[in-house]
Amino acid sequence: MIADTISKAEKTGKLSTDEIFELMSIKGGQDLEDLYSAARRVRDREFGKKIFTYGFVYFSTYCKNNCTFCYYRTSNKGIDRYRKTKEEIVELSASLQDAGINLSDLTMGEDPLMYKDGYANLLEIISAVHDEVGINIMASPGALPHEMFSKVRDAGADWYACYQETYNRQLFESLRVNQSYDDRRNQKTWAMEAGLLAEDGMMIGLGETVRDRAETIQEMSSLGCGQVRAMTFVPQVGTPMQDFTPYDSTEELKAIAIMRLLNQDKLIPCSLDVEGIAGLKTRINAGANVVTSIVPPSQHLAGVAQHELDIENGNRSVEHVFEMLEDMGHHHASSAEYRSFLEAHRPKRVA
Ligand code: SAM
Ligand code: MD0
Ligand code: SF4
Repeated sequence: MIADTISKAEKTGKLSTDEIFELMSIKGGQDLEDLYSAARRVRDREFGKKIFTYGFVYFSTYCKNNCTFCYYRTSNKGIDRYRKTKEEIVELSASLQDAGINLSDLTMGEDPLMYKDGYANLLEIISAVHDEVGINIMASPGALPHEMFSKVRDAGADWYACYQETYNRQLFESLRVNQSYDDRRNQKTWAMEAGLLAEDGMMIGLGETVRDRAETIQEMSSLGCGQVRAMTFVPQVGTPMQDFTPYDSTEELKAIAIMRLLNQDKLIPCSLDVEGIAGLKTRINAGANVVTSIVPPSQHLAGVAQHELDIENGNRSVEHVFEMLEDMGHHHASSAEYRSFLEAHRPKRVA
């Protein structure tokens, strides 16, 4: 019975892959409502009504890779790309901090200019934001060599984000062309050994089966990451997957709720990068507890999956998001509240 599986997950925080599959196969109706309400109960028990908030600073959209799903893949010629200076990145992070945002997510494509000379530019940017601003930092720079993780931690990053997208090896290899599945999986472990919190993530609607989704949720939930996410794939013009039929958000919402039941005291994003601000409420109601991809307008900044949606009209701005959270009976967490989460969950450094 589905109700028994939900109740087992709520009580124990554990499910077999078959049971995850059972929940990912829910079609709708009361079962789905029960799944979401169990996820909300677990979240509220662990975190109360506070929701964490992350600003998104996509500081270089140049990339040497050719992921088939991504707008910024190297073969997508003639698109508008940009690279922010260190000063601009510091400035943007400072304005996020002043506005009450908990973290600056410093994200880039695998930009050779950032990687040259032992990743000097990347490390300098992280240090500058850490030393001059003091906001918490997530680094999302793509796959790194093993020895880089302690340097990223020393530069001042709290988090390292790197999404496997799927734990189906074959599918991974067809999406992340010429990238190593094992190397990308190891990134998360190496980061945690260096004392960084790690984030893993899955995408939905890439051609995976329901079984693949269940296995991916199981793998992500057993790796020990402090944050796990699911995002629906948004087809991108100029890419090999441009004609894929987009999914609605149902599968993502189910994944968020199941991840919540299996990762009770962890962070699970509601990304504004899939449906814009229209997607906030449903994701929070499925058990998410951090709003990501808040992007200030008028700064010539892009999202990843939705590079324009709701940015210039201010709907992904801090004020708008805070207001929506209040309307839903939640409130954005203070930086002290966020830091106490980090201190409780930061992995012990062994490397
Ligand atoms: N370049 C780094 C990397 O690949 O790890 C960091 C940035 S990358 C653009 C961040 C994530 O965005 C990807 O891992 C993927 O999960 C997500 N993403 C990229 N394109 C997307 C799309 N079209 N729809 C939904 N999510 C997407
Ligand atoms: C987001 N667009 O938060 C961002 C991105 C990278 N660490 C995160 C996928 O949804
Ligand atoms: Fe580059 Fe990341 Fe896009 Fe892949 S997902 S093409 S690594 S920016």
